Amino acid sequence: MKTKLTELLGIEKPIIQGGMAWIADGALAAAVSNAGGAGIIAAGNAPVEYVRAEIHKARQLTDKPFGVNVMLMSPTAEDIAALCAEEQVAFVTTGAGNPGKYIEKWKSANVKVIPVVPSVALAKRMERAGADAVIGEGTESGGHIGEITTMCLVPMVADAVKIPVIAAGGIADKRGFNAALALGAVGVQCGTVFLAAEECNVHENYKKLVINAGDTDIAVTGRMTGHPCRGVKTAFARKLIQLETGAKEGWADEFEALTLGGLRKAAKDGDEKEGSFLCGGIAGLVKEIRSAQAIVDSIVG
Ligand code: TUI
Repeated sequence: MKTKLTELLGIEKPIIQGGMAWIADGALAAAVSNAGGAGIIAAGNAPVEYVRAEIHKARQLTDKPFGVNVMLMSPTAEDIAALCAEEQVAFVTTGAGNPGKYIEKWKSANVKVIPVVPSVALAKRMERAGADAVIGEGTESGGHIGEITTMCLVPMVADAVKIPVIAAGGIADKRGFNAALALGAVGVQCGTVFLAAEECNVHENYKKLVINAGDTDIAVTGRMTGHPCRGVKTAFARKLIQLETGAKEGWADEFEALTLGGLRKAAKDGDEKEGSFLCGGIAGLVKEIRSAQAIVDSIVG
């Protein structure tokens, strides 16, 4: 299938894997790219040398293009940005901020730039700054989220910019893919569904929680902190929501202390007591472990 996304990245199927910190490594990225989509290594808060090693690992596993997701709130973001240029990865996606100051460096290294945007305003700014495409990510997504839904955001962004728009948030099968195209997108970015990929190295407990989650088992924590995050509504997530809505003196410090390292605890240790099992609202559609190839084929026919 050909769209502006397959042309831009030189891939067969217009699907990008989401950047999932502590989870999306070189093995998952290569598996998605080998399946005809565009795999991604998530840098998250990781040190530069970890990300460099994962890039090299992915290059051993695939000769297809793959990208790196730069989490802009990370203390290592600047160094990761430089690494992406130095390694000349095929493309970068960015999250949790405005990547404007890095765009020239990436473009001059021939790295395609695809920022994730939660609003029309940021999409326009990114187009002016020279981005090759944008990912309009609705609030259905897992992890750090904006306010507006995919259904509302994607057509508004598609009307506001001339560069290609990729839809993200709440997409895990053909129906979501077709809906995204109908909204004006040229492809999709999916995260949650790849958590259950055979090639995804996340802890077994994480996979089980996502597979067993239904529509009412997903919740947003951190709304009161200004950094809302969607994930599985575990007992720990309920405790966080209680804490932030309880109007108790000192709740914010306690919230921060409790959530520090929560994603690592979930992804690496499967720690259901203190881990943050981030995933999107579409988890209820994810029912089994499948190969990355089977997942890609089930979304883009
Ligand atoms: O970034 C994501 N998802 C993420 S990042 C992450 S790690 C983290 N954990 C806790 C707090 C913050 C980060 C887990 N999941 N998705 C893309 C995304 N980007 N969602 C929202 C945004 C965003 C928000 C504001 C992008 C730009 C932005 O603009 C700020 C500005 O400076 O204009």
